[in-house]
Amino acid sequence: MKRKRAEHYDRLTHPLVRENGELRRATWEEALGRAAEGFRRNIQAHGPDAFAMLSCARSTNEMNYVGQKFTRVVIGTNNVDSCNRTCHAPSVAGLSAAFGSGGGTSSYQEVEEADVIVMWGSAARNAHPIFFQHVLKGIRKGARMFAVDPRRTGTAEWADRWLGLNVGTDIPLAHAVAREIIHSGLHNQVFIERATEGFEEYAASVEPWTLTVAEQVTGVPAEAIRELAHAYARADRAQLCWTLGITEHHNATDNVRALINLSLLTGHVGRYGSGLSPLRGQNNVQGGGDMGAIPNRLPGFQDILDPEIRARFEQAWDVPIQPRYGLNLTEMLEAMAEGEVTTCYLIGENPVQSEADSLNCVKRLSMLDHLVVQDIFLTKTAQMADVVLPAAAAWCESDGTFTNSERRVQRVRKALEAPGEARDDIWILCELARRLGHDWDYDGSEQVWDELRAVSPAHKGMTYQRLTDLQGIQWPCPSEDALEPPFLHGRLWDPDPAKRGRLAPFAVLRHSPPVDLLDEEYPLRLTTGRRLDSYNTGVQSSGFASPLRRGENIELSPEDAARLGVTAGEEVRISSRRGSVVAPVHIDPALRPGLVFMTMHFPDEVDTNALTIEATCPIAGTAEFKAAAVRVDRLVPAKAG
Ligand SMILES: Nc1nc2c(c(=O)[nH]1)N[C@H]1C(S)=C(S)[C@@H](COP(=O)(O)OP(=O)(O)OC[C@H]3O[C@@H](n4cnc5c(=O)[nH]c(N)nc54)[C@H](O)[C@@H]3O)O[C@H]1N2
Ligand SMILES: Nc1nc2c(c(=O)[nH]1)N[C@H]1C(S)=C(S)[C@@H](COP(=O)(O)OP(=O)(O)OC[C@H]3O[C@@H](n4cnc5c(=O)[nH]c(N)nc54)[C@H](O)[C@@H]3O)O[C@H]1N2
Ligand SMILES: [Mo]
Repeated sequence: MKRKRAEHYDRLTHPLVRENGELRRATWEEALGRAAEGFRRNIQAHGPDAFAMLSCARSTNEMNYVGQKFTRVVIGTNNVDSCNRTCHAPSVAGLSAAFGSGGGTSSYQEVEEADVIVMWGSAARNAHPIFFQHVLKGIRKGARMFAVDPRRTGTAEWADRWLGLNVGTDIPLAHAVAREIIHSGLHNQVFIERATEGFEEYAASVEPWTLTVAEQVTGVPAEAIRELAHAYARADRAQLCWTLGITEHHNATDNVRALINLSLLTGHVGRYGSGLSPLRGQNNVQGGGDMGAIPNRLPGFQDILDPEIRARFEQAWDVPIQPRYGLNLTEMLEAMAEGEVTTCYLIGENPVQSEADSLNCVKRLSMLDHLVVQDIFLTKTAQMADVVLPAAAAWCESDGTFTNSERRVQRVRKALEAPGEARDDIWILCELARRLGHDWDYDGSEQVWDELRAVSPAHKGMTYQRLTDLQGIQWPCPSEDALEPPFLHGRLWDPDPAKRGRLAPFAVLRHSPPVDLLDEEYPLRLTTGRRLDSYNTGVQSSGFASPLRRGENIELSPEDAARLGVTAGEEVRISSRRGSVVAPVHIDPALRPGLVFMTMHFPDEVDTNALTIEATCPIAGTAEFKAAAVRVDRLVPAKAG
C-alpha cells in the first residue's frame, strides 16, 4: 500500500551544514561526515567526556537504546540525558531512594477503582487528558478527588476539595497531613512496622506542623487539610498522583519524598488499588530513562555503579564502561560554561527555549566547538547548530515501542513516510557510529528490542509478538510465559522478612521556600505551566492555526489586575531578576492575588524562560520553573483621573 506523507510546510526535509556562519543545504554524506568528524576532533582533543548527548523523549524505546549505546560504546562516556531532567527526574530519584525503583507504582485501572484520588500539583485535565479519563471514571464510580494546586485549575473544578496552597509550600502541607493522621491514630501500624524504617524520627519531625501553623504557611484552611488527611488515611484504596507542581522546584526530590512518606504512613503502596503515580510528561520520557538514556543507569534501569551489572554490559557490548555517573542536562550546561563539554549531540530537544534562564542557556551552547541537532523541525536550537540532521517523526513515521506512565510498553507502527530526505533516528545514529569505527546495522526495530531484552531483566519477557497480542505489557516482565501484578512493591507486605527485602525509609525533610524571593521590586509569584491547546516549546503545536489557541498571556487575578490598573488584552512588561518580556494581560479568576501564570508554549513571541530561575534541585538537577519573582509594569502610563 502506498503511504501518504505527513505534509507540513515547516518540516525539516534535508540535512543542513554551517558555512561562513550560515546554514546551507547539504547531502546526507556531507552532513554525516561533518557531524562525525566534529565529534572525533573533540574527543581526540579533550577525551570522551567532552561529548554530551540529549536523547529524544518523543522517540521510541529502540531509538533511546541505540542513542545511549552510541554515547557509551562509540564515544565512551556516560554523558547522556533527556528532558526527563526538566520534569520527573526528582520523581525517579525519590521513588528509587524509597523503593529501589523509579517507576510509578500503580496502574490506570487501579485509579478507576480507587476510593480517594489525590491530584497533587498536577493539571491533568489539560496536560494528561487521557489519564484524566481514568480519574473521571473513578469519580463516576464514587471516588473522592482532591486537587492540591495554587491555581483553581480545570482539574480542581472536578475535585471534591481544592487545596489552594501557596507556591512552594508542599512540604508543610504534607507534614501537616501526616501529623493529623498520626494524632488521629489513623496511621497503618502494621505496615509501618513491617515495611518501613525511620518512623519515630519522621513522626517527631512533623510534630511542629499543626493544622494552624500549616494554614498560616500554606494558605490552605485547616479544615481542608484535616479533610484530606482523614480521607486519605481512611480510604481502602488511595491513589496519590503528582506532576510538575511537585517536581519543578529547587527542593523537588524532597517534595517527592514528602508525598511518598504519606503512602508509607498509611500503607497506600504495594497493594492493588493503592499507589503512587508521577504522570510522566513526554510520550516516551518513561521509556527513554528505562532504556538507559540517563547518566546513572544502564538499560533496564540498572545502576552503573554496580560492578556486576557493568560487567554484563561490558561483555554484551565488548567495550569498557566508565564506572561513574555521567553529567545530567543541568551539569552538561554548566560544563559547557567551563569549557569541559565542547561538543553536543541534541536529538529532539529544544533547550534554547525550554531551559530555565534561557538567555544563559544560549550563551553556554554558543561556547561549544561543535553542535549537532537532529530534529523534525528547524528549532531555535537547531538554528545554532553546525550540522542539522532531519529526522522522521517517531510517533507516526517509525516502528518501535513507547512506555507510558503506568510502565506499559506498547507498539507504535510506521503509518506515514517521512518527508523529503528525513530519516529514522536509528538509521542516523547507525550511520554516525559507522563513520566512527563501529559497524552497526539493525534490520528493523525488533532487532534492537531483542538486543535490549537480552540485557534488561525487566523487559525480558516482552517479545514484539506478545506486546501485540496483549496490547502492551507493564514492566517488570521477566518471563515470556507469565505476567507480574499491575502494581509494584507487593513484597513490602510479605510477612516473611526474607521475601520483604529492603525496608522503605521515611525521609525527614525541612521546608525550604522558593529561591527567588518576593520583595518590593519583584512582588508577584510567577508560576509557569501548560494549556490544553499547545505543546511545550510550541515547535510541534504552533505551525497551524487553531481557534482554541490564544497565544501567550500574563494571567493575573482580577484583584491584581485592578490594583495594577490593567485591562484584558493590554500589553504589559513582565520582569524578573534575569530578564524581561512583553505579553498581553489575561484576567483569570482561577488565580489568587499575588500569583501570576504564564505558559512556555510561544517562546518565539514571548520567551517566558527569560524570566525563570535556574535554581536546581541538588539531587535531581531539575530547575525551579514553578517559582519566579516578577513585577508587572504598564507600557502606557495610566491616565490621571
Ligand atoms: N496540552 C499539553 N499537555 C502536555 C504538555 C503540554 O505542553 N501541553 N507537556 C507534557 C509534559 S512534557 C509534561 S512534563 C506534563 C506536565 O503536566 P503538569 O505537571 O500537569 O503541567 P504544568 O501545567 O506544568 O504544572 C502542573 C500544575 O502545577 C501547579 N503548581 C505550580 N506551583 C506549584 C506548587 O508549588 N505546588 C503545587 N502543589 N502545585 C504547583 C500549577 O499551577 C499547574 O497547574 O504535561 C505533558 N502534557
Ligand atoms: N517555563 C517553563 N519551562 C519549561 C517547563 C515548564 O513547566 N515551565 N517544563 C519543562 C518540561 S517538563 C519539559 S519536558 C521541557 C520540554 O523541553 P523540550 O523537550 O526542549 O521541548 P519540546 O518542545 O517538547 O521539544 C521537543 C523537540 O523534539 C522534536 N521531535 C519530536 N519528535 C521527534 C522525533 O521523533 N525525533 C526527533 N529527532 N525529534 C523529534 C520536536 O520537533 C521538538 O523540537 O520544557 C521544560 N521547560
Ligand atoms: Mo516534561
